[in-house]
Amino acid sequence: MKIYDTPGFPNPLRVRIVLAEKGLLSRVEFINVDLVAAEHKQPAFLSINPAGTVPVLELEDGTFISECTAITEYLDNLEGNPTLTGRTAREKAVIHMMQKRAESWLIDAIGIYFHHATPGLGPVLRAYKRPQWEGRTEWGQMHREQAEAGLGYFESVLRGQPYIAGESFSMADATVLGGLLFAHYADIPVPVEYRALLAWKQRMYQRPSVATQCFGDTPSI
Ligand code: GTS
Repeated sequence: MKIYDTPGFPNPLRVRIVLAEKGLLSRVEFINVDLVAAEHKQPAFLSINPAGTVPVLELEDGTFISECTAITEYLDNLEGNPTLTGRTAREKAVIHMMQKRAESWLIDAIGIYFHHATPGLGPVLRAYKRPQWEGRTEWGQMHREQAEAGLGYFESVLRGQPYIAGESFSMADATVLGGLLFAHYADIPVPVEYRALLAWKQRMYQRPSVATQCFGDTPSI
């Protein structure tokens, strides 16, 4: 298998944590995609993922799978022992719901803020982000507010349970970890009074899958 991604970036981190959780890192060849140079917006990359985003998984038979959730489902079910996406109908539904919230209310919102209300990854990529649009900064700021509200939401969730989707680690935790990394890059602080979220983060760092991926090529968050 091949993973097209950019080490140290938030969405790639989600899948790298999953690979580490599943003990699959050694079965993957990583292909670096230069986001700063907008390599992911060029025809060659768009032919494997028309959304122009990383990560992308390439299977041995040439199938390309994009979207962290789809990649995670594939990896989690590869050996018939799903541990991150749920086993029962209820587990699957709750994990799906929480991970979607983690995307919409946190990591995706931060991405929109970062790329539209800040210099983002610089001038080359900016050219692909509607630079002439007058409303872009305001739109980006609205998503920063959404991300701050998202942090508050996950603080309230973690006051009542140990993991994002309940009693065990799941892909929803990986998504929130990616969100916190993006918050760090986008200069969106986690308020110090968010003790449950900060304690969860420290607990996550005790997990080998998270510690190796967050302290390897990824800065601490
Ligand atoms: N929903 C997608 C997924 O789950 O894979 C999101 C992927 C995504 O936005 N990836 C970012 C990207 O490719 C990488 S990261 O910076 O968020 O880690 N961004 C490229 C761009 O031009 O915005």
